[in-house]
Amino acid sequence: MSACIFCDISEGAVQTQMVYEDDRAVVFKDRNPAAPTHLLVVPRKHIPRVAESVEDDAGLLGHLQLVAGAVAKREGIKDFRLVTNNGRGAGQSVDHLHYHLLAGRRMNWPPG
Ligand code: DGP
Repeated sequence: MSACIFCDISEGAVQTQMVYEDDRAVVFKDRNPAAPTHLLVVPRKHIPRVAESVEDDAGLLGHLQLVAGAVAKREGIKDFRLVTNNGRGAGQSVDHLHYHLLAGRRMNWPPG
């Protein structure tokens, strides 16, 4: 076990409802779903938040979006929201970069 729950999930030390895995990313169900479909798209690399990513992460960041699109397509999801919270004031509670993939209900804009 490490200090980071998403590192533990990525490494298989903590079990969760995994939806997709590859060498750079994992996708699993959020334990507190905010929509009928609520997945977390997470890099295996520990980056605390998007603002702490660096130039070398550019390929990984793009990969996460490709993975989100591919998983949504595989799940038959056409409309979805992909969002990341950067910092406590923006709603971030887990300090390991992740994108929320939300679908299955009407999404409001602007988000609260
Ligand atoms: P955020 O607040 O943007 O940092 O989102 C963190 C999300 O992670 C939140 O919606 C709840 C979810 N979460 C936290 N801990 C766990 C866990 O141990 N397992 C799963 N599946 N989800 C978790």
